Amino acid sequence: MNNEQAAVLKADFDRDGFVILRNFVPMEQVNEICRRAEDVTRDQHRSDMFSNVTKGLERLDGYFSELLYRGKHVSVLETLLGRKPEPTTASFFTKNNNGQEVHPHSDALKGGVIWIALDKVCKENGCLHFLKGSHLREEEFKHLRAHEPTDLSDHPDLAEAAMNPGDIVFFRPTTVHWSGPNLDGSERRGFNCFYTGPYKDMRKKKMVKQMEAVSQKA
Ligand SMILES: O=C(O)CCC(=O)C(=O)O
Ligand SMILES: [Fe+2]
Repeated sequence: MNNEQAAVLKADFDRDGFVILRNFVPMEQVNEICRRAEDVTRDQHRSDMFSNVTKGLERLDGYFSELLYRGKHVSVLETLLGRKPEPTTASFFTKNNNGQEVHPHSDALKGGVIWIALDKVCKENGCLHFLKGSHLREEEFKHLRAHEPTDLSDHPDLAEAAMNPGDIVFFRPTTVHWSGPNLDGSERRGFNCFYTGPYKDMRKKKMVKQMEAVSQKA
């Protein structure tokens, strides 16, 4: 990416709170992420509301820690944020049935997030949706929770993030986002890396971490 392209991308990111780059991850890597994520989650038998979300992949397979710390998205995220992202966790999001909705929410107050499509994701199988510019209106949306339904389907700022395998979306954790039910039952998997900080003082950092533990339920 040259300087001019980076400047355009950053302007879009600053305005909308997210930006999608097409064909960012080669198919061999998409396949490897899928294979390894399926491997480490195979024996999980969870029945909680977010049983389709597995955080902490970096602790289960060094391949994911390498991606979280040194994936090629890290330098792009650094350009977009204007500072070094602080790696927090890598996650696998699947959605096999129409009960697995993630309702509108923000992830945290600071940092940046990436989400890589591992399958074709569209409205029918529950792709991500964003509210454009919502990162600039934190107060208005701070009450939203991933486990509580909020209907924003008619919101004028809604953007549907239909993506193909290998496409990546970069977003601010304060940009409101959600994913609907999987209505057509096709495979809908995504890989996410979450980066935090920086927070000025340690007390605030601790407080924010506690908040994130709650709001990061999805
Ligand atoms: O993949 C999903 O359904 C939700 C993703 C999400 O909330 C996130 O990446 O922060
Ligand atoms: Fe989220």
